[in-house]
Amino acid sequence: MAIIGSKEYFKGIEDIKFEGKESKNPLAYKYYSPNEMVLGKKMSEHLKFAVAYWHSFGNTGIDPFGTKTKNFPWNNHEDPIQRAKDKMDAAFEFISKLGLEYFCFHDFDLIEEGNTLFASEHRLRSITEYGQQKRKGTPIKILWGTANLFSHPRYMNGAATNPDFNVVAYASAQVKNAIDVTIALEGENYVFWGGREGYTSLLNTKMKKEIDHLAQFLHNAKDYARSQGFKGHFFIEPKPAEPSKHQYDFDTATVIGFLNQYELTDDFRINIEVNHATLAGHTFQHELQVAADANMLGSIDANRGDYQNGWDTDQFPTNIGEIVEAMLVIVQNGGIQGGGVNFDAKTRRNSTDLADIFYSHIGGIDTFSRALLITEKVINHTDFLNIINKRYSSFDTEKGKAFEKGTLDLSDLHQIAHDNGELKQSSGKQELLENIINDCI
Ligand code: XUL
Ligand code: CO
Repeated sequence: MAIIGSKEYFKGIEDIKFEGKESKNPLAYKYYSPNEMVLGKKMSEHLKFAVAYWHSFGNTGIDPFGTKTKNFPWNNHEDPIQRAKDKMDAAFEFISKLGLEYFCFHDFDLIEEGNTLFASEHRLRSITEYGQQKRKGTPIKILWGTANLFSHPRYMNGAATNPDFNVVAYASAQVKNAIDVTIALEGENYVFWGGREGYTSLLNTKMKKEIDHLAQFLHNAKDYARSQGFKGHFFIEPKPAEPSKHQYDFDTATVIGFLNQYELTDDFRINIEVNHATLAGHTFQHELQVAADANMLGSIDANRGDYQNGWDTDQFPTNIGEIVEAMLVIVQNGGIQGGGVNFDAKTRRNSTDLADIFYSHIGGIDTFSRALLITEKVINHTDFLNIINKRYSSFDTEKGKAFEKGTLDLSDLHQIAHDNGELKQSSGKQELLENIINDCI
């Protein structure tokens, strides 16, 4: 049942139901059937989908060349507190009509920032109380909360990595408040994305000092949250650039090195965003694999980039092939730890109907669900895994195992090479594997 506030915003759109792949209804799921068992778990357990508050209810279509194109009906009240409540009514209506349980937010997506820290805190308290009421009797939960430490001009030189200690203190206050809101709304995780944590020119930057400060900042945030009883994970969301020219959390491998260096690996995991991976010159799958291999795969910001544009376009995921390859990594590595699949994606500037927000989410949800079903087929009903395992089977031999254990030295290997003589070629079979996946689609 949809939860509708005093006003229904998405009139004419009923609860979105699973109707199966033959359905012609654009407002139905063709593949997402939350209770269906796939690979030993419910679909909804594999895929904890979350709605991104900022893109879905705050993205008005502004771009560097033009003003807003989307006149959301929840954005009109002159009182900022009432405006925030209207937005939350719209959010709860939307999420429940989609049949989802999670959303993600920045502090000042929930309510606009006030003129002073004091005013902002008052506003945040009002909307948090409203959120607590709205959640009662609904399954709606917070996948993660975060603080916006990149929009306000005070952060133009960074937040945690700002050369001015007093800005670092302000950012800390904002994180403290955002953690409080996350806990009050029973948020399951907390995210750090460092859009301004980087530099434009080394000429004015002490890089080591800034990165040390970032680590201290994260330790403080984590210690505070734990002292307040927060049990969830903290996620770092890597991105190589934009808005900073060079961001410190460049990619997953860089962040894992940082977390190890500063002893943050017990509490922090990685939140991987598709379009951030591609901006770093990687594939989404690559980033997932790097995180999974380090036991650090925490959550996903699902979206896609544009094949021609070199910036963060945050489009909804629709590329089945790409998401199947991603699901293969996720499923083979035991899933994601604590997090879920947050649609950090926005409808295009000229997609101005309220129904477009539904179409985009339905498309993204069905893309992931379909990819999960295809992954099950690839794993259970094809030769896919055998082909890969065979590729490495020489390490299952006595000598291969000894090498892995470290009991063969360089001279032993030299002798083995002599004994073997010239070796047979062994095909990588990439095209065959690609065909197997396509056959399952
Ligand atoms: C920006 C981005 C953020 C984070 C949360 O590129 O992805 O929205 O997900 O701050
Ligand atoms: Co993101």
